[in-house]
This record gives sequence, C-alpha cells and structure tokens, in this order.
Amino acid sequence: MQKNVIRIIGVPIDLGAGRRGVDMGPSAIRTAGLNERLRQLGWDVEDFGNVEVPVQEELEIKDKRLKYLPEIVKVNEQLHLMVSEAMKEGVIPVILGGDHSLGIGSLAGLASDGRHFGLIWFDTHGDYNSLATTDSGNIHGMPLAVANGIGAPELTSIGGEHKKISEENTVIIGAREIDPQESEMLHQSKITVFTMRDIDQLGMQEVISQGIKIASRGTDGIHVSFDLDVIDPEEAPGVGTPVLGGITYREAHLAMEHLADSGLVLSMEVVEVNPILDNRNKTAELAVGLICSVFGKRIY
Ligand code: 6HN
Ligand code: MN
Ligand code: MN
Ligand code: MN
Repeated sequence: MQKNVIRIIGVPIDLGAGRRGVDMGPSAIRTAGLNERLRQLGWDVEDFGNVEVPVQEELEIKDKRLKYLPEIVKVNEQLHLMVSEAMKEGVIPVILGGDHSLGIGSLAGLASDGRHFGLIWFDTHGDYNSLATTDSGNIHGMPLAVANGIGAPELTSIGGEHKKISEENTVIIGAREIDPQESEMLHQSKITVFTMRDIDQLGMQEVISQGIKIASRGTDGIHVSFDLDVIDPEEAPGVGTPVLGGITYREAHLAMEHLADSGLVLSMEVVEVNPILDNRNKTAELAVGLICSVFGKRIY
C-alpha cells in the first residue's frame, strides 16, 4: 500500500452525452489548480494524463439507441485497466470527466480482484437506463445500470461478466429528474435513492450519514461518483444537463467533509463539467473544491 498517493486520470469523453463540451472537463479542472491544491494538502500527486478518446467529428453514429457504442467500449476498457492497476498499487484514483459514461470503466476497474466496494452516486439523474428504456440513446444515462449487469453485453462485459456493484451498498443522492421507466427499474433494484425531497426533509447531514452507513456495510470502502449537475445550476452552471432545484454549494461540501471523516473513500470521479457553458471556470473550480474536501481540506 502506497500511502498518500493520488493518481489523476483524465477521460476527455463527450461521446456519451447529448451536448458537446464535456470533453474539455479534465483540462478545465486541471487549470483550476487541482494537482497543486492536493499537494498543499500533503498528497503525492501523480498525473497519468488522459485516456485517449476519439473526436466526435471523425466518427459516425451506427446505432441511434446506443450512440458511439464501439468507441465508448474502447475508452472504458482502457479506463478499467488504469483504475484496476491503481487499486492494485494501493494508490487512490481520481478520475476527471468527461461524461458519466466513464463510470462503466471506473466501476469495472474498482471491482477487479473481487473487491467489494460501496458506491455513492451524486446525480440529478438515475443513470439507470438501458436499451429497453432510453429515450436519448446517450450512454451517459446508463452507467449505473451497466455496472449492475443491465444493458448491452458489450458494456456489461467490460472487466468481466460479473456485476460490478452491490445494489445493497449503492446510494444515489440528489435525484430530481428520473425517466419514468428508469424509475421503475430503480424501484425494482435494491439501490437506495435519496431524492431532492429527501434532502429537503431530512437535511444533507442525515442523508449523507445514512448513505455512508449503507455504502460501508460489509464493504472494503466507498467510491464517490460526483456528477456536477447534482448541484444547483446557480452554483454549477457549467454542466450539460442543468436542472433547477439542486443541492447547494454548502450541502455538497458538507457531504464531502463527512466522506473525508469516514476515512473510507477508495476513489472518486467528477464528471459532466462543461467549460463551454460555464462562467469563468466556476464549475471546474467547484469540482476542485469538492475533491479537496474529500481528501482532507479542513475549514479550521
Ligand atoms: N448524466 N435520463 C436522461 C437520458 O438521456 O438517459 C439524462 C441522462 C443524464 C446523464 O447526466 O450523467
Ligand atoms: Mn450522471
Ligand atoms: Mn446527471
Ligand atoms: Mn426500492
């Protein structure tokens, strides 16, 4: 186990999203000073650069219901290897997106070597669609289902035929826009969903405490998947799919601070930062702040 090493892996992919621009996310997050900020917190930071992703302009959509499937498979095969390697070496992977389709590869990498991890998925969306339920054909709406073994075999088989997550240890926080059939599928699963209403009623303090309990029960640690669109567009305008009524800046940080206190975080990804729609890199800077909160930044 190499103590105190964070390995940055960029995934400049926008092939899974409906809107262009999230491919510039890793660059925007690095420009906001991520590596330096983590070093100031005492981490050794090794930046492994970006996974190679083809540009949309050189590709054509072969299947409208699973857009850019072959290319997304290839990128995620690669990411799965890199994350699996990082876990083997005992370093902490921090993955910079890119659209949320990269969750397919990161979760497959984490699940390698029979690792049993809990998952906390911050998102406006359920990301639990499949070929049978998707309206958009955008694969970033599918990674959680894929990780649970539901979806195109080309995707579910990345990293092996087994399920990559344990439903009982998987928690979605901040949901407020779930497609009707996707909602049915989620209800049939054992995944716990804390919607915005739950956060309003219980408070983030209670929601994240319950979430950590669920994700840590019998697991080796927790993976944090953070889709910036979970935050209110007022604070995080630079996302592909802004939806009103999101969590506040402080609620997001409070959740990260509790995750830091738990000492259970194995790895993290921040996704869906879209610099084209952002306001002077505000959303990327917020992403850096959240990562730093998870990895030990204290107010006092
Ligand atoms: N995300 N449920 C919609 C779809 O196209 O399947 C939106 C998905 C958004 C995915 O933000 O990562
Ligand atoms: Mn998402
Ligand atoms: Mn989302
Ligand atoms: Mn249920």
